[in-house]
Amino acid sequence: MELKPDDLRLAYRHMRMIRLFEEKLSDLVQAGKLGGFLHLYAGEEAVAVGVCSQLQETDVVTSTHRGHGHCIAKGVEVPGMMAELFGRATGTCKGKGGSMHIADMDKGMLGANGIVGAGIPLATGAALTAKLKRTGNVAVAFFGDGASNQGQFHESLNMAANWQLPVVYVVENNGFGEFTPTEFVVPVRDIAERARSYAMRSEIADGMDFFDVAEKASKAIAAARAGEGPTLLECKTYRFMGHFVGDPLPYRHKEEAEDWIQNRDPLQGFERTVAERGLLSAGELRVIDGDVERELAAAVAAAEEAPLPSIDELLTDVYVETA
Ligand SMILES: Cc1ncc(C[n+]2csc(CCOP(=O)(O)OP(=O)(O)O)c2C)c(N)n1
Repeated sequence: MELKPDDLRLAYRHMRMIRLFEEKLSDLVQAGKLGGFLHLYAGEEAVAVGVCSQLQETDVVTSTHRGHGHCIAKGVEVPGMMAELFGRATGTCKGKGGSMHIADMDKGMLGANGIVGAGIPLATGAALTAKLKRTGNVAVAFFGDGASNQGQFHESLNMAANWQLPVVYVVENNGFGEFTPTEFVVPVRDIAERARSYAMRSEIADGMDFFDVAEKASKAIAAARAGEGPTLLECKTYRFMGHFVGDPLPYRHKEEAEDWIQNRDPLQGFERTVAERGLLSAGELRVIDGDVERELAAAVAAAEEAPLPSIDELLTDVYVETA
């Protein structure tokens, strides 16, 4: 895997944008400026960005209820995302998707999803399309540890292995499904073990380390593109915030959370690695921080000013249209 300085700058930009985007959303909800039910991705940035840094533009991803990070990592424009969250006509889905159903087909982002596990068969279908049409594209399904208990996870893995589809299943194992620790509901120690039932390759990555995720994703994506079938890639990670904005977090140990947040932060880890390897300077990273902050502030201001969708748009772009 080769990562040029520009690739690293883009990766850092995406990770910083995800972190600030999520912190901004949390503030906006708490200030009463933004409504809806939001699940934030802070802490898990290295997973989405590590994987997407290895994809081509025409590759596709499916996402979850915690989908903002996947969108940003796949190149969805932040002003459109912010407007979408504000329900504005200028949003990525013209204000009709919101946080849990945001999608951008032009960027290969096939959708966040309010149904746990539902992105997995969608990515499997996209991989089948790629294989039948010989496009050379790869599909990635992002989903949580909780989703790996869903029937559609098992059905999809079985089908993808049987048909050797070009798909990578990325489990974001953040240790919880809503308010329940993973070990209460998952009998295997590593979710990656589940691949064996389907004679599928698997890998475990440190989901807090961009470089480890990118390396392992790169191999899985290359194998998929070469016609060697699917991989289950488990990324061990942690969500820094609650399950949803407003979650009082009574179910998790403070010391455990503090340890991950203080010692395993993927942005700080990235900064340490690029400094140790002499790849990017701290000064370069601070310039990116400033750019991201300005871009985000502009996106919020534009979203607040943007018009709501007109009533004439009520039945357009929705699943059922009247004649
Ligand atoms: C089919 C279905 N069952 C239950 C829910 C309620 N629910 C929303 S998020 C969630 C937990 C999902 O956990 P996981 O897949 O590990 O993802 P995480 O939230 O940790 O990112 C549940 C049970 C749902 N949205 N859809």
